[in-house]
Amino acid sequence: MLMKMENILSVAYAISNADYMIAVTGAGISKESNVPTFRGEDGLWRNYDAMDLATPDAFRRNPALVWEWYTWRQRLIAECEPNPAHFTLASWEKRGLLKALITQNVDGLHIRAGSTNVYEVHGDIWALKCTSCKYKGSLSSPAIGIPTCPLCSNNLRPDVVWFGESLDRAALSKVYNELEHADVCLVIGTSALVQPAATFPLIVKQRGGQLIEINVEPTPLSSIVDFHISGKAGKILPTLDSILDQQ
Ligand code: BJW
Ligand code: ZN
Repeated sequence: MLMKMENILSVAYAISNADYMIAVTGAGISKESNVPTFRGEDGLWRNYDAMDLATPDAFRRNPALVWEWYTWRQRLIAECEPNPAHFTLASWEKRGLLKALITQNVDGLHIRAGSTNVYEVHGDIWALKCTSCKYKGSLSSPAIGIPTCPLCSNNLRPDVVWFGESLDRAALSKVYNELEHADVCLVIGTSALVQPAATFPLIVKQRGGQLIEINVEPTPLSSIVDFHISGKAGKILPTLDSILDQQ
């Protein structure tokens, strides 16, 4: 774990003095739960082409292939448990330290850890929507084949946000409201490459808030954040929590 002591103490101080702290999380926070990330060394996009799997066109061209990939990920996620990073954020919400959690992850692990004010801006891997009518549903176990709509018999798809698709407008407006209120924003385990989520921390910064980044690698945000803590979220967050307890 690479952390300068004065850095981590300053971060703990910023957290305990925040009026309205929020967190923006990405795939890296679930890495220690064994959910694969997208980019980087063993990221999903190393072995799979995003354009074949995570676009509406890809689904139109080959729904069976897209579903095969999502079923594989659903099986994997079903075996995963939240890790100490998820649990620390949930406990901070309960203590009133963390007001909102904005995640790009579709694995549901924040909610399973006990966080409640969670915005899953890229959707939920267990949620379904019809490609033709307004039907929405959810799966309680990994899909088998291509699920079809109980109302119109057309193909159902995972209710996640693919490249080229807009994020849910109502949810996004609540997210922007949270960003407007935040004076401290934790940015955890995201490569900060995918829009519009990559811009969320910048909104907080532009309004004078502080950014605290926790990541194993530098990102495009690292040069503008107030604090960059280099290390695994599952180690750094509990360490910060134990410092808060001593304050
Ligand atoms: C650790 C760690 C540990 C590891 N502890 N850290 C050109 C320029 C600008 C924008 C665009 C452009 N062309 C197209 C766009 C728009 C596009 C976009 O941003 N593309 C860029 C990639 C170029 N965005 C969109 O299309 C979005 N919609 C949109 O913009 O609508 C308006 C619009 C419409 C039409 C045209 C143009 C605009 C939608 C984006 C949807 C993203 N969907 C995915 C997959 C679907 C969900 C799923 O199946 O899971 O969402 S892609 C994938 O990336 C997934 C993630 O949520 C998302 C972000 O990834 P994340 O979370 O940052 O993960 P990684 O893997 O990238 O990074 C992990 C990080 O963790 C790394 O930094 C590690 O170092 C770190 N880490 N272990 C701490 N233990
Ligand atoms: Zn339908």
